[in-house]
Amino acid sequence: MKLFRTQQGIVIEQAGQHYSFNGGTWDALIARDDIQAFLQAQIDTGRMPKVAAPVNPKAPVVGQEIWAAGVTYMRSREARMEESKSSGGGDFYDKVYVAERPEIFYKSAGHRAVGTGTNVRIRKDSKWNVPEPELTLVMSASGKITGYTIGNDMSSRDIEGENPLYLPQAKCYDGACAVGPCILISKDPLPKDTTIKIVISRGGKEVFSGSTALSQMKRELPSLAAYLYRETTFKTGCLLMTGTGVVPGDGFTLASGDEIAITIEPIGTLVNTVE
Ligand code: DO4
Ligand code: MG
Repeated sequence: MKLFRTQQGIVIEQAGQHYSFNGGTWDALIARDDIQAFLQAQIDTGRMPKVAAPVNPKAPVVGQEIWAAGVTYMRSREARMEESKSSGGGDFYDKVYVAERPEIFYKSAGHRAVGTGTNVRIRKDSKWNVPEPELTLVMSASGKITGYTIGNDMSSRDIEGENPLYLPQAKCYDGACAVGPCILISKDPLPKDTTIKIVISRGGKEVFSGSTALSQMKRELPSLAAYLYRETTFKTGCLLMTGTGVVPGDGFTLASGDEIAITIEPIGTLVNTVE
């Protein structure tokens, strides 16, 4: 089952059909532990009219905060140790990769996140920027993982590399967070062989592509979710990006006009253009 936010309202995709949901707000729906059963009951009892497939869905987030886990894949550890070598920050990434407590940071308010088919941005005071393709958890108010979406954790590598304390500036600014195109609602965990693919195109030509699989992640998803909810409440649920396993080589930086397409097969493709 997939959940879309559209201009016309909330649309549910189930077994090849699309239905319009008018039984409450987005935030009330995301807060629920039983989204799938609740929506299925609405379909089964004919309470949702059939509609056309959504076009140009909006970011699947309203009142939810978006948080992010970091250094959950070996590739992220390596790239960050390299970029922060001269600042002496490399050790921090090495240590957090193996530490019991994961790195978790605030990424974006829901209203600041952009959806598929829109623009992401690079900071004007940065010269080295990359997208980070990340499986993104959707969690209920109680902290239950109820669904999955795709996230792009845009990052300014030169700012983060200069000093790890600059992380919030490297990660949180207008156009730094893209999520979408929908939420895959599933009570079952995604298979470990689920792949996360990214293609970056410039002037219609591919300039970078890469992929990873969930099996490459050092941490377990329920453990990341539990850490986030340990001492923090999220009344309307929350989204959690789970870290990148793909980082382009050091010679690569994004440029204005680049198209970034991130695909996680059971969810779809999140496409954004760099402003
Ligand atoms: O430690 C800095 C950020 C890490 C991150 O965003 C990632 O690994 O995806
Ligand atoms: Mg990241």
